[in-house]
Amino acid sequence: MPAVAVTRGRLTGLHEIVDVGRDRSRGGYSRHVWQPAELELRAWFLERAQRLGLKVEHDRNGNLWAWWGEPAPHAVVLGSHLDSVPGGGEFDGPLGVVSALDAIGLLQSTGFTPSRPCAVVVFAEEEGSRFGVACLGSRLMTGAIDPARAGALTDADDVRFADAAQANGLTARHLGRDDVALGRIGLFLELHVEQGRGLIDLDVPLAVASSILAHGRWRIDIAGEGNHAGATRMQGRRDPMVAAARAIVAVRDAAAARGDDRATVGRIHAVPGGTNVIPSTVTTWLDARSEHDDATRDLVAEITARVSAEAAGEGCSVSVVEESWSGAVRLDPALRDGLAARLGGIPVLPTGAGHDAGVLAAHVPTAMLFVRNPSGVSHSPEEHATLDDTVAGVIALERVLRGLL
Ligand code: HGY
Ligand code: MN
Ligand code: MN
Ligand code: MN
Repeated sequence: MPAVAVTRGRLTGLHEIVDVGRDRSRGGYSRHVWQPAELELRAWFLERAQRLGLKVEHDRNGNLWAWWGEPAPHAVVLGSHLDSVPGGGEFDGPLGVVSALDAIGLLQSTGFTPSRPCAVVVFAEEEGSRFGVACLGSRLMTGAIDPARAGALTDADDVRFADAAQANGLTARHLGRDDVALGRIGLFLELHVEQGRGLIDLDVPLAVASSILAHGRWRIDIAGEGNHAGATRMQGRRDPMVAAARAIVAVRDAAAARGDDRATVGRIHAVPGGTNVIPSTVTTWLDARSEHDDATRDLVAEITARVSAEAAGEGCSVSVVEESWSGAVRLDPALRDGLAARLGGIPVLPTGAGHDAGVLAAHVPTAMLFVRNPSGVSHSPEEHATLDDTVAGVIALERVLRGLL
């Protein structure tokens, strides 16, 4: 078996991008769609794919495709994403892309020729860090989001997704379901660093995914009465920051009281945001997840009721708007079990993190392979994967591809 390419303790592909998008203020990486770091990663991907003799294409929704052989239906498609959360880890996304390219490189180096088309895809805006909706590129391709709504999404600088797409070579009116791209996928397999402790606790390097939690994002706007911090007595204030503080605790309490449900407020924005100013409005964003769709809906209903009561208690008004929703996903059982068996009976684990695989699963046979993360932490600079385990992931992908192509 030829050796997997390693440079200074990393898969060579990871080494090549290790300094791209480092976030000096937060730590970790900030790589957001069509912004300099992610554009650099796109260029790296295209160059690396061409080094493998793969035929690269951009689809109408900003996703990148590298084809081994002519693009055609019934293809085995690997891939993941290159964008990150703000201050994210090194492996979330890129590990899947690098491992897919490396697995093809290994096969090529043994003179293997595929009997069916094979591609590596990089989905755009998987984290939703710039435009607010996760898996935007795969949702657009599968028709899971209205292209007009997607095109109107704005970033922190009020740039619309459609305009950013246009500025990066796409035609805004072409955004949307892509039956050609989707029709070519025979099956989709995403390798991903594990985001959790399943593999640590089992003390094994790899697992196959069984399911993905239902999850969504809601925007919570709390409106009060902006005023001068010094000229306004405490009595009678209608301070949306206080309401938001109580609401955030209520979010935690509601989820913590419901089995293994999860609800998070990771982002808050006060207007106008002056130190000496009582805000007029405070916006927070809710991320809520549960094992089943209706349980997640129930959780969000309870959170909405609690947040509304806290806001009313502070003389404030509140609005809760759903920004994105992904139902719970059970990944293809036959593909899942076939993968696990082909890889020597590796374990099958659920994941609390969302993935493009979760979007594709509604359309094509889809599977995920997880690589151990010794920290168990993700969406953080603490995210980690050892060289041995990442090499094991590449070798596992090569073995699976050898059996599928
Ligand atoms: O939010 C998620 O679960 C994924 O990392 N986008
Ligand atoms: Mn992520
Ligand atoms: Mn990811
Ligand atoms: Mn003043």
